[in-house]
Amino acid sequence: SSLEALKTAVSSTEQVPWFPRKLSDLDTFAEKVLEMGEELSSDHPGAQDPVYRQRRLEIVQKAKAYRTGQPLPRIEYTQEEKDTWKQVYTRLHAMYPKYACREFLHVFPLLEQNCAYGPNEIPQIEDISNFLKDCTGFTLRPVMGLLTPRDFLNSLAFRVFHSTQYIRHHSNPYYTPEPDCCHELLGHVPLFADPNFAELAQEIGLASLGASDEDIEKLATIFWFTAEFGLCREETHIRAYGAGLLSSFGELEYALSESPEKRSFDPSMTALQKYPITEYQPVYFVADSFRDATSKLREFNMTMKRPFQVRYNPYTQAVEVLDSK
Ligand code: HBI
Ligand code: FE
Repeated sequence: SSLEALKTAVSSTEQVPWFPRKLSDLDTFAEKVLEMGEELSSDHPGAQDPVYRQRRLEIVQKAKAYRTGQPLPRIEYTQEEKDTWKQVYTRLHAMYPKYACREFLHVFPLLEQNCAYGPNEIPQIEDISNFLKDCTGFTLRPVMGLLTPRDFLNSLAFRVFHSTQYIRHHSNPYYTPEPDCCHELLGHVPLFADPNFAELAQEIGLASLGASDEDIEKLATIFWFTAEFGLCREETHIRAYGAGLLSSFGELEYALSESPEKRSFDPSMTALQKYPITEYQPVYFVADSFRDATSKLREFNMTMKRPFQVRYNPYTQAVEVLDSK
């Protein structure tokens, strides 16, 4: 009966978690950070340093206040912050030719030319965002710290990446327990300029809109083993494209050594893999290419139960919901 149909419709809409439909809906994430944000956990290397904590506060308050359409906050970095950047940059930059995937190596010089990438200055996310927009339509938004996996993944559907702007504590330049600008700008940014990687990232994002908690966990795991710790095949060798690797000189070398296990990227298997977050990964997944990974992911996404499909409309920068699968 139509009453039954209505009840079914009501109960199934109740089960669908809220998700952003238009770009400015992402503003609702600005004050919803999981941890860190304005407070540092007690084991953070900067937790006992009041000057560092004050500086973090200054930077994250700009992220908290940012709204869609505004220019991205510019940070005037201190000499101490620039010194930390220089150490990280110099050490990683020397490793890229041997370990980074070809897409990363193609983009990096363009970031040097267009966004002032280099050892002496920390690049500004406004400049990077404008550059990425021209390459793939990706843009950056400032963020206070870790978002929920759902919010973080949802933004990728809009080709938006949330980027922190603070830097790790100077006492330990090669270690950070959380994302910082070294991780975002050296690890993530170059790949978002690649059209095929951008498509892969957006595909994860689109699948996450209104997904069940269980499916969000699977998609977060897929994000982990691709965008964070992904490896890819190139002719006779394996290279890294994951940001967690490209921003960590220790794990970058380890991941491409004989030690860890390497399996082919297969979304249905990869989505179920357990992983440690504070140690090197015991297993990595190798993609044949970003396009191949994207097409496998599309197939996998069809198996997820969601009573509607979504499509991103780049003209309106809005998500269209198409009912029934
Ligand atoms: N939030 N700001 C931020 N940056 C991340 O990389 C991030 C996040 N929240 C969740 C998250 N990553 C992981 O759960 C991903 O696997 C989704
Ligand atoms: Fe990351």
